[in-house]
Amino acid sequence: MSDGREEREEQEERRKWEKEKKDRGDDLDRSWERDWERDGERERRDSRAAEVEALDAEVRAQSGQRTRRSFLVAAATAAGGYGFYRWIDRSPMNMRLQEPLRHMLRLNARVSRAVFDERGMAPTYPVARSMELRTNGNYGLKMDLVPESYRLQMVGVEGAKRLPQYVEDVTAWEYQYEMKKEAGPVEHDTKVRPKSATAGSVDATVKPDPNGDGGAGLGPMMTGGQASTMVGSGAKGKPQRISSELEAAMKKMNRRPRGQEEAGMSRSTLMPGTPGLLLQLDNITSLPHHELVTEFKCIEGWSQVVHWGGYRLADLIAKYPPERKPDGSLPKYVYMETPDGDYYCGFSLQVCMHPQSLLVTEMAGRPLAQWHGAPIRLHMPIKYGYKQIKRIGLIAYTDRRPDDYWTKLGYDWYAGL
Ligand SMILES: Nc1nc2c(c(=O)[nH]1)N[C@H]1C(S)=C(S)[C@@H](COP(=O)(O)O)O[C@H]1N2
Ligand SMILES: [Mo]
Repeated sequence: MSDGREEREEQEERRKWEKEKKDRGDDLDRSWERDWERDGERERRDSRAAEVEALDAEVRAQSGQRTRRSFLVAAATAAGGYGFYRWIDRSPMNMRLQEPLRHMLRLNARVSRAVFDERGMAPTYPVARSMELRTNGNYGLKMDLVPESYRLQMVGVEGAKRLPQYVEDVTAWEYQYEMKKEAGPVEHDTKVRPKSATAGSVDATVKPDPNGDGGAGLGPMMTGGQASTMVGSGAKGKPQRISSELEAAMKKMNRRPRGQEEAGMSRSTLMPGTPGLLLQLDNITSLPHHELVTEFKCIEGWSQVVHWGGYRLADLIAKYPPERKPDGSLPKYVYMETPDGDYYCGFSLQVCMHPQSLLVTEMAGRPLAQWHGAPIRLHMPIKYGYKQIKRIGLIAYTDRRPDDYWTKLGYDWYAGL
């Protein structure tokens, strides 16, 4: 029953969005579509390859467990199977047998695109169902940011030079920090080592707090889960490729090096001397205000319905659009990082144009707290929480797939829900 209403609201929202787009006369979400689809397909192919690899490993592990006897039975069966395979292999039909296979693959890609299409809308909920979001992850937020010192760096904007916010070097802007005024909720990050720290010490009667505890966060996966295993095991721990040129430059200028957390320095961070815009908060808050009640999902296995307030990233992009390449096409990606460069995320331009991709300034009807990413954080209901970067210091258009904090530590770049 309420389903029908939600659907109507969704349609209404979509219609409004389409109309706004027409009014603006922008073609932003069409011109890169083909490129992007090809890219997305490649990403999905990569992740399918990973699945196959995992399956292979499982098969190998299981076959290792076989007894000698069952192995002999299996070998006899396989011999028959092998003969059959040879017969197919040698038959002239061989090439044509592959065609239906290829067709299936194409069909799969179409299906997954239909299901995971980034133009689909995430469900929305009545405000009454929303709750206080817990806190998770404090990379790039360890000190309070002095609000007056906030600027949003924007790089790759069309005609930037003509705008009053233009500067020759956005990286020269100095953010100011102060010690935390409020302790805030317990600070977690996704790689907190779990049971070792809590198993013996946590009272068994402590339950995950359904109403949110402002982040005291004793929820089931808060202190463990995949993340810790992945990061802790170091299985994917490739050596970091750090730009030594950039490090040297930062040192010479006596600046704090970026990328001080485990994933290290971002490969997409800016070189000193990068021109762009330094936007003030009111360049953003003068955009149309929107509210959204959606489900926030962390990959650790918890989710909460949250009431967000802020501004559409799409509107900011329309106001400060990306510079086109010489061939007239648009850059395919958007890169964001915290003012200190310790946390960073990459997105397709398309997902940034999604009407539910929000630059958040309020949560639960109140101004955003520092630990939730004030003055501006991202909400993207069609992506996992780790893409929803808090305290955005930089938005850069780019044609190279940007680096991403958690992708470096083994998570999926795409992170779609
Ligand atoms: N700057 C910054 N943004 C971040 C993180 C972080 O550590 N630093 N963690 C991410 C992860 S893993 C999650 S689940 C959400 C948590 O947002 P919240 O603390 O507002 O609940 O922020 C995301 N954005
Ligand atoms: Mo997360």
